[in-house]
Amino acid sequence: MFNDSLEKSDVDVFNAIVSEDNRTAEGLELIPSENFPSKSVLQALGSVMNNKYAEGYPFFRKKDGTVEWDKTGRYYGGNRYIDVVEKLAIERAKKLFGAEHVNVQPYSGSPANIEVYFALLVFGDRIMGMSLDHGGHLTHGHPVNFSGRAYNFVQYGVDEESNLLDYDNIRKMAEREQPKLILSGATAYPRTIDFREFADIAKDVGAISMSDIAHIAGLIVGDAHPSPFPFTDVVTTTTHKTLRGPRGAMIMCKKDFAQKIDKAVFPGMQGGPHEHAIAAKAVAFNEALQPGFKDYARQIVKNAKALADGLMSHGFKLVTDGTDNHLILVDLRNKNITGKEAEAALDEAGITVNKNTIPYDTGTPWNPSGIRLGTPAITTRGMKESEMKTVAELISKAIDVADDDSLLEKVRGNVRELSERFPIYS
Ligand code: DSN
Repeated sequence: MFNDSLEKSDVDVFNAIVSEDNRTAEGLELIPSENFPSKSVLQALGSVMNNKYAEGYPFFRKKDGTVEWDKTGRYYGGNRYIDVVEKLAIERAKKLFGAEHVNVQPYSGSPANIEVYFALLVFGDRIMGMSLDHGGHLTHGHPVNFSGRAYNFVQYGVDEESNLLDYDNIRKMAEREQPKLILSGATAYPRTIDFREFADIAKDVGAISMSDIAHIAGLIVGDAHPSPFPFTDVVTTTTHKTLRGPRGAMIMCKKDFAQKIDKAVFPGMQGGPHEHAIAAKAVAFNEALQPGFKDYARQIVKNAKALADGLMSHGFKLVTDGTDNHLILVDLRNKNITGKEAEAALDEAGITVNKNTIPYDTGTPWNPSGIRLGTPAITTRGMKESEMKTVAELISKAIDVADDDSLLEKVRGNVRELSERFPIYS
């Protein structure tokens, strides 16, 4: 089937893919939202499942809301094998998280979040979410995002002293603002999130509780972070971060919300589901159901703690002075370098991180005072605590010589030596 290889048919794209493969193989991928899925996941993703239209669901929903799994709910013919994979993805996701209902069709995390709001609220309704500059996400109500334009978001942040979530303040805000939905979850919060407390606050003010667990889904599956199940009403996640699947997302919810959520995903926001991605999700969920995944998840956290300790021993100041999860937020103000400059210097040295605001940053998202890094991808490669010491040392060296290209090149050599001992796709 693949006789005409990409190399022959499109050498430009082929070469770019090979270069990207080399870049990741020789470098250290420390962006906390990235990972390396298995070859099996990539195989499903690059399969004929890409070719099919399957608008609808692999079950038929009757007018009273109940579903029949042996009847088709598709608007196109030819979906018997597509139904097999979508059912597998749903069943496996339910088992993985203990969810009552799962929709595996969301194209990615942002659409998934918007689909939840669209399903359960009306435009202009009040929602509480974490502000982006304190660690939330664009879709948690940022004014430039659809979420912030279509809904009336009130945003909480972290405490100015401790940089931790202050649940008493969040409760007071909820009592004052009376939101219809309270959203928990973050993209740059290095500490444990108390989902139980969030759900209790929501319940007490009569709001729907929603958690966006995109960053920590794999940790939750691996018992390395407390779960928002079974008490949270709706939970969204991407599938490509700590969960180590294909790019994509899913929405999990209590049964009572199932019909509304499904209707908001299709036909509300999306058309044909990306069934190649859904097949790859099914593969990834099966991998995450294996006992070894728990070891992986725990190692991510052990590595993050070791990397945090290593960085602090080199004089780096970390937001909250450490981490409980997979990510580390570095406050660079004592190092006389901005997040943007540090990202560029580390990139030259083969270390990929992203510039990031720190809480109460006086810089901008384009030129912030921090960098964000994490351990999911390097843990997938098999690195452990002893390598984290070396990684911290290499980061420190690169920051120290940020202005000197030839010294950065030397660090790059050390990065390559370390990386090549831990192949990704051998
Ligand atoms: N863009 C993702 C991240 O890097 O955290 C969130 O969706």
